[in-house]
Amino acid sequence: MSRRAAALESRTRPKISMSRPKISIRTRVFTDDDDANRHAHSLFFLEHHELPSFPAPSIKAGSLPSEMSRRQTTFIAHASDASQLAMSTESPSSPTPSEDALRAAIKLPTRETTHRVFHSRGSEKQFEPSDLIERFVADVDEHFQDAVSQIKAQKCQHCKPGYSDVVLFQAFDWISTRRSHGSDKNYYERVLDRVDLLASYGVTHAWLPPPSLSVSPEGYMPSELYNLDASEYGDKASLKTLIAALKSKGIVAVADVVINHRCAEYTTDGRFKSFADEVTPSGRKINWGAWAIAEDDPCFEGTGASDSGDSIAMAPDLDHSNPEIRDALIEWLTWLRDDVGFDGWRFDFVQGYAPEYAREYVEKTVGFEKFCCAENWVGMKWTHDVLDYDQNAPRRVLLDWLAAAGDAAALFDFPTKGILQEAIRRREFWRLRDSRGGPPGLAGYSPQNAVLFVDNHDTGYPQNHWPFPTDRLGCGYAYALLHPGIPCVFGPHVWCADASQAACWNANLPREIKTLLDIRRRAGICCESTLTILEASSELYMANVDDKLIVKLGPMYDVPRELLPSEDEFALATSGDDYAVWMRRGF
Ligand SMILES: [Ca+2]
Repeated sequence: MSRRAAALESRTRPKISMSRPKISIRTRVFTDDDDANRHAHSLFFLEHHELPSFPAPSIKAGSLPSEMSRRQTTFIAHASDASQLAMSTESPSSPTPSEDALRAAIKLPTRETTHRVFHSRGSEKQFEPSDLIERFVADVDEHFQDAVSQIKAQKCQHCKPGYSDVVLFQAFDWISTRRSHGSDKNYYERVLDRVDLLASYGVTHAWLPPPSLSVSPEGYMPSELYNLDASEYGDKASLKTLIAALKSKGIVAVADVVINHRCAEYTTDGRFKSFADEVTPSGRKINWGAWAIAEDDPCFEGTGASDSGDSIAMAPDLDHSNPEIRDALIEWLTWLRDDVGFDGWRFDFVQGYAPEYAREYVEKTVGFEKFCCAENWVGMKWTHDVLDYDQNAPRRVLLDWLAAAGDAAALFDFPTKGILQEAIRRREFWRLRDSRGGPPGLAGYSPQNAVLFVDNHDTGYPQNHWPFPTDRLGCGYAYALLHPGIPCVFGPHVWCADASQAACWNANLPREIKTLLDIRRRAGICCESTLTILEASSELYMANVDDKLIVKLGPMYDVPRELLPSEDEFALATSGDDYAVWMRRGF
């Protein structure tokens, strides 16, 4: 923990022990001989550990029997729970807190409440102060549990089915295959060794690399779609074993689906436009020719229709408008689901074909209620080398895609990544609040369709096309994992990319990620959690998530007091370099 974080923690952490649930009650009974009813007024005040202060304790007091009113009694009760009260009586001469302090600390109970407790004993003579305390503790606890239940039940009822609890984990990076050269295990076998680790992080979906034989070792230039034995990541049997192991831990395997293009293995007329796979398992011919390739592909002289999306130069772009192509791809995806065990898709380069085709691929394979996501790496708006504040244009691109695809898949929130890393790198946290007062990326408009991530196999190590500041990954994850949206963790941030990686991030990063995911789970943060941005200035960002978490980013130490969460209501849950998180007590 940094010195700054430690100082912040000492300033915010309650001074009482939080090691175990504990209720401490001190009750003071005042005599009041002038009271015509000869009743004493009692004051109770509560120091509650683990019990939150919401709802405000309706501390019960009021009248006490006459025999009690003639004595001044102070007693203190400690309990590890409501049923284990132990009481001691102090002498009347014991110092007592000032009445002003007591009144400031509590809300006086009603006389009716105390009467009700008293009469429930059937006789004034049977009354004992512990009755009142026990009843009070039970009432507060019941009231508190009801309130917590209500808050928990309020959220996540409108997320898309299958999307609300997703914790996505990218289980590979750009050199996952190459490292296998130095191991006697292939990639799939090495991930198999880490299934328990993934489960311990609360991962629900593991994103695996493109499984087919590919011209490039990383899998993004697929050729023989059904050939899973010649992949650089391992063979089909290893893949199926891995997926089964994931499934046994409740983790869904998500395939990286590369279908904008397909590499041909044979030349026709001097061009690579004849494919090697001949038939599918059902006998469908897929030795496609030039007719399967978009006519406007600049390199491969296709004779199909015009490309319905963007084109890439390195491989033949498929003509998705052709029903035969789509049917073949749907059959392949169905085979990946039924024969191999995948149960969700991550669509690569989804801007390469029309959104309605992506929708069809989801609808006719895993269905809309299974988590799918897509890569639409949209460009950000820059002025020279400075990122513009307004990034509505790129997120509009993503929103338009979602509308056209009927929300058939979530999208990686590239705008949030770009804004977040500039905010952290340049200490410009004002970027994290858009002109409407909300989050500035896709998540600001459609959190249930926004996959929040800090890096992936392209942007981060070792390709580093657009890397997040490696010394602030914890801060980035404090945002990505604790904000409304679908959280995604990049595998190498948990298990490190390779042994030769000199700067293996912060050695604490895996622990930080695990802690943040645990906080997310305990607080029940989901894609539709409510976000209130409390502050977004140069060196400070603070947000309230669902009224359960307070997330603080930025180097500012002297946080304005009015922004700090109440110690009574929130406890510091974790902190790291330039971030701190408070959680409402009771979660
Ligand atoms: Ca295309």
